[in-house]
Amino acid sequence: MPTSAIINVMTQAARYAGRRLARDFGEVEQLQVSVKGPSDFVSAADRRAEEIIHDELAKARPNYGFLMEERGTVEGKDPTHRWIVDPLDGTTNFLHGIPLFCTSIALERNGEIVAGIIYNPVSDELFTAERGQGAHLNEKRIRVATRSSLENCVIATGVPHRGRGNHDIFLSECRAMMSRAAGIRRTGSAALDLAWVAAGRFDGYWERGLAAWDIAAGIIVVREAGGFVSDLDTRKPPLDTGDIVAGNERILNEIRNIANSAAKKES
Ligand code: 2AM
Ligand code: CA
Repeated sequence: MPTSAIINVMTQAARYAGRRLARDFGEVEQLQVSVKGPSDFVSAADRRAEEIIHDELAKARPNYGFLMEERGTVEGKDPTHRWIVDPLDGTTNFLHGIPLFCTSIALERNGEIVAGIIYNPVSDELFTAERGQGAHLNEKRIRVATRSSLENCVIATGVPHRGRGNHDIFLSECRAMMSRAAGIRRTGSAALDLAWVAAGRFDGYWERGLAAWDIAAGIIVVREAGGFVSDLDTRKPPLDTGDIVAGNERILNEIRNIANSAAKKES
């Protein structure tokens, strides 16, 4: 299937930013020993990547608006289209020289996500999805895993950060999941977690307290891979609540039930 114009635009922006991020990532290790540490350098790398993506997307579609991690909301002349961009998801990994990070770009049309891409420049893995067209990894069709029993499943999650989220609820969810799943994984990048669910590497994923740019692209990639995505506790869109669960329909429901009863015990 030929790649559409919009996926090409998004891919080009992510690849340009990725080239820069990969180069900066190579320098992070040199900086680990400097007095100031690499965190200022990483913030600068993040901003540079965002600028590259902003400029590429604005050149291709001058009227579209933006929601970006660093800049926040940028209104466009066209109120029906908005890019949702995380230039560097997995910042802590990047800072520590762990090669698990990515760029995430989604396109929203009239409030609905219609296209998404997630690009890991280190592994050169490009996950793409467009509404109704399926999901692809480096142009090969991907599908969510079909395992139906949690005891055979590898489930990804995100650990709430210091000073954020409810740590007791997370620990309670994790304890319940540990006794049910084959294994639990934590990558540190919500966008990659969703991409890996779409590719069938993870059977499911849950995390609380995320921002729209962490998950916008991942949501359409999972859905186009035949998977399901929802809020953890309500029927509201996960893009609005930031509490997300993904997987095939059966595994999603299992994770949801486990998380709900664990959360109830803690509240
Ligand atoms: P980031 O790398 O762009 O910050 C990891 O569990 C996920 O949480 C990542 O997608 C990470 O995105 C996101 N995240 C949200 N808030 C964060 C914070 N305060 N510190 C670190 N990661 C955060
Ligand atoms: Ca992020």
